[in-house]
Amino acid sequence: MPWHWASKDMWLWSVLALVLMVLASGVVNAHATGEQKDRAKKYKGGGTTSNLRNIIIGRCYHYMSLYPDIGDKNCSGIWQELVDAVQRKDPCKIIQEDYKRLALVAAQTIPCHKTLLWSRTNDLVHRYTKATSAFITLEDTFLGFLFNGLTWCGKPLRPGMNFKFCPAWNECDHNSISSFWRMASAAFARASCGIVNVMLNGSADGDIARKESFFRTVEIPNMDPTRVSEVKVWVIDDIQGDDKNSCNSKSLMELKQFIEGYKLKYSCIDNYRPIQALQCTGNPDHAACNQCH
Ligand code: ZNA
Repeated sequence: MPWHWASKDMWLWSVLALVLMVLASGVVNAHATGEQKDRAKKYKGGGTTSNLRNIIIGRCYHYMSLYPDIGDKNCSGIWQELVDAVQRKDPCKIIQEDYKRLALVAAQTIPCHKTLLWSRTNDLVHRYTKATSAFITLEDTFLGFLFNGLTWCGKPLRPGMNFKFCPAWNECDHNSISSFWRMASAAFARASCGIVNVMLNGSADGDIARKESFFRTVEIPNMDPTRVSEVKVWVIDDIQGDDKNSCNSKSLMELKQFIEGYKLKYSCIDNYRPIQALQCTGNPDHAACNQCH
């Protein structure tokens, strides 16, 4: 074989090897950047709640045993809908639409006059609904009961949940948690009929209902004025706290205008007695708790 042929062959082989090496390193690199992207995103919030699947499926069976009227729900199917809503997606780009199927499988009818919404009264409102079955908050509905207090988010390029980091509530507008609650609150408001009650905090600073609250931005706009006969606001002061707002405050007048703007009837009550009675169980010596007062 003439020497220049052999060297031509060798030259071809080296070029081929080089091309292959470049291609292979490209593939490895692309993969690494994918992994790094997933690993690099360190959101400010805690990761997905440990044992999330077992907690949700357990709560699902628990709810069916407490409220058999809900019918037979497919608990592992509900878990799968949650996974499908968030996995392989950027946890800051989750919208209400992503939870559409979850909302469908967890749908429930709410009896008229039973809805109790709340803003800045999380603890008190749930102590109340635990003590009486007169009202239902979102957290007493199937969807709210399943997911209350839990955290979850997926990873952009991989299946499953991110157990290390999830976006904090305010870290991005369309995060997996706030979009879920936006969807659930909207569905609850849409399903409500008759008198809808709202427990607000008369001792909290600022507006009686914050401009960016879910109550204003999601719940009021999603009520159907042909089915909701009245929105009844309960202004509750901390029994030991200040009376910063009452039904006749400027902030309540503004809220009245806001609610009426959605063609909904408004009414207001200060320190609704059954709630005050509940507050009195922890403060029996307070003046407001004295029957002869
Ligand atoms: N169960 C929930 O975690 C939850 C329920 C979350 C968001 C909304 N909801 C509905 S909407 C609830 O059933 C009430 O009817 C409505 C209350 O929402 P709101 O009017 O925005 O009132 P709020 O007291 O300011 O917020 C309600 C809840 O939202 C809080 O208890 C938190 O769980 C969460 N939240 C709101 N803002 C933040 C936040 N969590 C962390 N950081 C925040 N800045």
